[in-house]
Amino acid sequence: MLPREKSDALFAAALNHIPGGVNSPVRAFRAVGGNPFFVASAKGAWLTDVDGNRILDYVGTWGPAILGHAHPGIIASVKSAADRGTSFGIPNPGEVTLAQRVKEWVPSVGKIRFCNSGTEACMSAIRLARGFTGRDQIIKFDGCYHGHADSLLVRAGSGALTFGHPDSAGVPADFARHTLVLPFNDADAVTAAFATHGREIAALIVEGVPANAGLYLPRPGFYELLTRLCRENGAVFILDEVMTGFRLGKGGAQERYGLTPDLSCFGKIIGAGLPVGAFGGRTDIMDQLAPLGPVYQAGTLSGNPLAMAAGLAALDALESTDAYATLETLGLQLEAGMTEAARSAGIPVTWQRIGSMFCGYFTPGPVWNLADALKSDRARFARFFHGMLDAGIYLAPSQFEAGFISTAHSPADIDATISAASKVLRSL
Ligand code: KE4
Repeated sequence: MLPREKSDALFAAALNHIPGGVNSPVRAFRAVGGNPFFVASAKGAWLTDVDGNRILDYVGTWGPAILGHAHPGIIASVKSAADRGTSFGIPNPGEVTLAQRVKEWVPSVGKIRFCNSGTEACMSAIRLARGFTGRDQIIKFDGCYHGHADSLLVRAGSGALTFGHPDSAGVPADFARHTLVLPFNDADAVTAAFATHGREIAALIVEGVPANAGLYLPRPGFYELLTRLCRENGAVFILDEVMTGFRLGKGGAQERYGLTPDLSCFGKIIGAGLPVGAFGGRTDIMDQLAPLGPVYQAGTLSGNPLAMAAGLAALDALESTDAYATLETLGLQLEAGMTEAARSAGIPVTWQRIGSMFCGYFTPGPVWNLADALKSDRARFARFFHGMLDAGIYLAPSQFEAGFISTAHSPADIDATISAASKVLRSL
């Protein structure tokens, strides 16, 4: 057990001032039990907590730290930008440069609007699609998370073709009934939904790969079906690349799967850990946004100069190195080792991976959708999580989250992770 006195004292204090002691629920460790640790600093693939424990990080602040923490080029850019002021509320050159760079990397983006979070990007893309089509209904998939905007905090209706119910207190039923939640990878369900509601559907939104219920992948042809159904029915196809954008390659999931979404949402890596979201796509749709068009969207800190500098530095570093080849090699090494560790321990673990994103489901599998994922043994995962943390390795604190490898992880780090996992799995 790692020494935790200072973290525990900070958490006790935080509980007096911040709901649940955290500023985002998953950080509270409620899915695995125990108290979260507090980070004092981070460098490369390593965190140092306030008790001085060095911890190998496979969460990477939920995706942004693809280059590891405190990357020298990013830090230098942010420091230099900060010396010139932290926010202007009027255009700055970095907004144009980063917009141009994203368009070079993601050809489906004709125009882009920066905002401050993935939630804001997805919320705005939905509003834009509704404004562009004049329709109200949207389709999302169970297990997929697109931030906490009201229209997206919706769980499936009783029948596959009935519109949703609120998935959070405070979301009016009237909002939820405009959202149809379908099973992911279910071609029949989505085909039937468009057959029944096609001309009412403003947009379909789906993650680049579903990575907010662990990590499961689209069956071959599923995303092509979604694209075709949207095109045939005049619905906007929104690919939520907040997590997969610039993670699965320069062009994200749409490059990997050969997709051309009408709109894409971005976040995380595009700000290198500073608060940035973005949405972009077809110019005829994007030009419906104020001040050109009737769809309002705004933000005091949108295009913030520090955040633009951080994002540009991250994309520069990704472009100037063989980052994606390195991430694929490390991902393969981790996948092979963890799969063998579970097999030799006799523990059913379904290890799923795409590039540097992974999830080990404690179930025999396969895992193609939320229903499959929910078969996982969460109690056993929680014991595994804490066993690994006690060994100085931080995995995502929930069975239903993805893990991330960075270019700062080394083959030796991966070997040490596999070795620790072998011991912990045998103790479960
Ligand atoms: P943010 O508002 O948290 O920046 O982005 C929301 C969002 C949108 N779309 C996708 C595909 C996402 O993964 C996210 C946020 N991801 C979670 C991780 N599961 C953020 C962690 C948290 O909520 O604290």
